[in-house]
Amino acid sequence: MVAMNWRVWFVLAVGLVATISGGARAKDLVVGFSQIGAESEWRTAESESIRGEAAKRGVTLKFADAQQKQENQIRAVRAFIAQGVDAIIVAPVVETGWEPVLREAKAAGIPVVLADRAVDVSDPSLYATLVSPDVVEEGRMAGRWLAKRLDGKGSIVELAGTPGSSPAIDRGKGFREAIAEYPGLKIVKSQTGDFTRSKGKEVMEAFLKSGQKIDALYAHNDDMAIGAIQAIEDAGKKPGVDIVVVSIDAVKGAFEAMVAGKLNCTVECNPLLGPAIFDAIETIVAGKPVAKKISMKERLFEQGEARELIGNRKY
Ligand code: GZL
Repeated sequence: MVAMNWRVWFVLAVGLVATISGGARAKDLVVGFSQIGAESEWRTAESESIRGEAAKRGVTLKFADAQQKQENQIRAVRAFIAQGVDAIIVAPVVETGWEPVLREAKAAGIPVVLADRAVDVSDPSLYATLVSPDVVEEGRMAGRWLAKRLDGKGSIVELAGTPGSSPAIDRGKGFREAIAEYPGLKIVKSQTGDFTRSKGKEVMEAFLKSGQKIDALYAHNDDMAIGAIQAIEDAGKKPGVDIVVVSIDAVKGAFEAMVAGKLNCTVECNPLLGPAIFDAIETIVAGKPVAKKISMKERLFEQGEARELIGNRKY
């Protein structure tokens, strides 16, 4: 009898502490997620990671696909505020234009977690944390690898990401930092492929038709590189041989292209952000402090190791 009472009292005490500490359990949370779209394999993997982690934790996730339009993202965030969600996740398609709606979220007392891309705001308190890889370093890693592969000299064309997006800005910056040490390396053409295969193919076709000598392609993501590889083959050249190809993300498609000898190197940018994002949200709603930037580990993969690694890739 006494043992039974002791257990009852213990459970009641735990429940009381949890209530007083305001520790909202994951299963009670309602979270709005404004996702950019489904422009790349990477983006799809990120969406699956966030949806899967929400389901695992019993979080009610309201998912809004913006079809790559910022106005759709802002509309979705306003709707989440009106619905009084507990937290909002935003993968901001571009860095600017976020202050007004983030101020509305702050005024409503709703924390905002940024996923994989940064915003440019005058007041950093407008978002709780950014869960993202170090995209400047990704650009540096690609630049350092290519400089070594080209022995410090050659003409490079660049397929850049979405104009005004933090990965496009930062991967461009990091790559240029790395190749600045090699006067023999030149970026002879640069144009956005908007992170998509179709646009990457289209822009690479134009680069090839221009008659410009091309020794290498640097693509800000694998999807644009895969589209460009198609264009290189259509032009009767061997991707990965006649034109060295380096890109970023390390998605399954990149490993398949490396196994086929058409892509030479990809820098990992982990899209499986779900666990880190929901850990941050649970910390925030429990009233505990969270780091302003939560980064993921990255590494670079080369063609020679792709065959042995492709089988255990998670995305
Ligand atoms: C990077 C992410 C980028 C990926 C692309 O953090 O924002 O967006 O590299 C995706 O594949 O479209």
